[in-house]
Amino acid sequence: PTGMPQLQLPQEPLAGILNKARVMENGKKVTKKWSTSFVVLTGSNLVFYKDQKAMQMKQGSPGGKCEFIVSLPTAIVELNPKDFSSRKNVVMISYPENQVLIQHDDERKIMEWFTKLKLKLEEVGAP
Ligand code: I3S
Repeated sequence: PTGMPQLQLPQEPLAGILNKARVMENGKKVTKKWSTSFVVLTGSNLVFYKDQKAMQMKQGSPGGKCEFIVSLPTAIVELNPKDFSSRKNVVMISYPENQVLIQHDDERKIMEWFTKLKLKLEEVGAP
């Protein structure tokens, strides 16, 4: 309907396919290798699945079939970090002993992720 104000509901979980590359794992710098993940922002976690099917097969336990989970209360995010990638639209997520880059060619998409991650970090009292 025209002229009707759209009610803005909180969009949680936020989920979608992103490019990701881990650059540090368990305290060790690792060779950067980009691949896609189905990423879900839910509760105070950011959960990486191989694809949407893997998320649906999680069998009740949160993140049962995930690749890895970022606990957001311990995380910081940075938009377009210097010296980590030549790609545009990158967000680096750092948490103890680990760093991962997420990227999307659509700037609006990555800005949505960055904005919502920032809001979530404030909400959960990240460092
Ligand atoms: O930091 P680097 O080495 O420039 O990162 C690139 C590599 O990970 C490269 O893999 P190979 O070294 O196997 O070719 C990736 O294909 C590139 O995408 C990486 O650079 P970007 O700037 O895309 O993060």
